[in-house]
Amino acid sequence: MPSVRRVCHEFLQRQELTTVFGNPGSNELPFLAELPEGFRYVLGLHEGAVVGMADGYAQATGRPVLVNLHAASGSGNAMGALTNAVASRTPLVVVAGQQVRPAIGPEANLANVDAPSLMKPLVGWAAEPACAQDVPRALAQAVFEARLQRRPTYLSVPYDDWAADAGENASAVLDRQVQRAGVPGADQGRSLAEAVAAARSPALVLGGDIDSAGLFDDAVRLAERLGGPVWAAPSLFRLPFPNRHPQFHGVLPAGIEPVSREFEGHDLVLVLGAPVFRYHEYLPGRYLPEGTRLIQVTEDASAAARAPMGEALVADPAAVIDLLLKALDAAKEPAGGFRPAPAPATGQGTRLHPEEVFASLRDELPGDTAYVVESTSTNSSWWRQMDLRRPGSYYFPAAGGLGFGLPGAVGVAMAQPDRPVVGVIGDGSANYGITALWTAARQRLPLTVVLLRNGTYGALRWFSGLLGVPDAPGMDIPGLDFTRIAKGYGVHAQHAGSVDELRALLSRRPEGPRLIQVDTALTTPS
Ligand code: TZD
Ligand code: CA
Repeated sequence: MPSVRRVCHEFLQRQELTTVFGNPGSNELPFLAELPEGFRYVLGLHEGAVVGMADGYAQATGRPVLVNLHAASGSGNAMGALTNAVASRTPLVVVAGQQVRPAIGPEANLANVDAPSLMKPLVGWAAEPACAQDVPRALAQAVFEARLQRRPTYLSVPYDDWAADAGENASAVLDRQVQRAGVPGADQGRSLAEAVAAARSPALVLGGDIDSAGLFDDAVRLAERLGGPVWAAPSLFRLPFPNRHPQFHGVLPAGIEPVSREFEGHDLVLVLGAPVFRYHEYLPGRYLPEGTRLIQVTEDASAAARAPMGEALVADPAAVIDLLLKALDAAKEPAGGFRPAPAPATGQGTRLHPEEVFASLRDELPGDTAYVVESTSTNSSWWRQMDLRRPGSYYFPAAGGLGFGLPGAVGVAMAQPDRPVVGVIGDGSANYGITALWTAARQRLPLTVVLLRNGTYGALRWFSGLLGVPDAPGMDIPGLDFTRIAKGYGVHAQHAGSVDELRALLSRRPEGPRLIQVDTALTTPS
């Protein structure tokens, strides 16, 4: 009989989960032993960075990814990063090492007491198998649950299980395939198509799931068929639509009242691939204007169930776009060409305006560059200057948990070696995932990190005004030199003191990872 380890390794190979992001401890070593040819272990130096890298990698490949963490302490370190993976619906399969079975009850050191409860309710499914022989089946469930729910899952495995005999039924799991289809029924499809066709002034709201599902170009076709405005859903984590397209009206503001105001005059709002809605600032009001009907189409049953208003159809947005394209008349008159960006605002002295930085990225880097952004006070500058027309061009921490940006950029760069990848990272944000620089250096990734140094938590300054608490402490972060920090991790680093210097550096293609630091003027997110 094969060992539990042997069956599990083979299952992971068959499911193509052979890239493992991890940070190991003693409990995990028996799982990592005898890894077959073809497995790649990507070492991260902190679990937040491990999960951020895996998240970027899984999002950019569109596939579930295995994460290996150390017991309770490593899992705890990963939790902030998991909040982002939950919101972006990234199928991460987290396997953590547990003490040997007889040592869990007495709480020996490194026992992960009640491991599944530790991670609930964050993950979609968590378990510790009741016996060693159930480990292969439970691992398969972790993979399938992550794929079906599109949510991270968590499996805690006592380390004495890996060498145990798998038992005669264990290999049955090797041949399993679990799939899902989400095509609406004929009546559901017909009534949706009728509602959309009959709308006098339809508006489209697209969520990050549209880009995750590879529907960026399909969304453009649908929008051009409908002819109305297109917004991205609030708290955007991936761009679902070209941001300078004539029909694009930007990212919806993340408050009840301002969203409702935007919908004024539209009899139908069709929301595809987004929760309704991930508001942020509490700006109360009516959810919808009088006379506006909202229909949400999402694969995420929980997002449909918890929405406070509107109708919902739990279905695959791809199938729904398809059926709407077939049901609707040919494209309306195009609304004009792509809108050019305005001249960038200028900074003061040696401090560049963020718009100058972003205009430089737009002009100097190829049009298919993928950007992983974690810079919070520069949000409106970003959308004013950037021109993103390709799928997979933009990633942002989905739950707002800082520490995704740098590691996420490393994961995206690993997933797409032929595509230029740039991390746009604030001097505050960088510190939460800084150790990912080491992995970027070890993997020799041609990754560019543009580090925006304004010396402060800019977005929090803005928030302190909004909340009427201008005297809150802990806002400034002077004295950080990221060129020296990056060099310490083995990453080539330079400081750009002017727009010309920045443009000159960006115009050179990197061979390995590089960090470019610029001093920037303080701006507000909106
Ligand atoms: N900790 C974590 C893990 N996530 C957070 N979102 C915060 C703290 C709070 N926070 C924000 O929401 S924005 C922000 C913090 C600390 C400032 C980020 O600073 P930055 O960007 O330098 O990256 P800006 O452009 O200066 O705001
Ligand atoms: Ca900052």
